[in-house]
Amino acid sequence: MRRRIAAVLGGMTLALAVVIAVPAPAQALPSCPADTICLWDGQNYTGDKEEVTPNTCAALWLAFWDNKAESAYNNSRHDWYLFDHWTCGGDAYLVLSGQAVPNLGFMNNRVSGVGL
Ligand SMILES: [Ca+2]
Repeated sequence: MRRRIAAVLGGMTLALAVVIAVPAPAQALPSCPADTICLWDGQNYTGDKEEVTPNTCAALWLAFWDNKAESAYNNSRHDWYLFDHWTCGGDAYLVLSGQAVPNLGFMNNRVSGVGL
């Protein structure tokens, strides 16, 4: 019994040491200019990148970026919606100021407009 307790304590000590030795890496924000929403063709900020200067409604087909985005980073001071229609209607995905979204989920390859 004493040996088992010692073994359990030893295991716990080892687990604690591993937790202390490997802190969670800080999540680095993707590269994106100020006052801009950046969109990536792939998830986790991979593939082609489009830098959108948001206004009332930016239609992405003008930049040949219709239905491509799968990740986004809002490096502006305002919250913006990603819409599935280029006139900024239909389904919408809110990206808060300063928020990075590695996977747009239900909006993957559906974003056609960025706006309010
Ligand atoms: Ca895509």
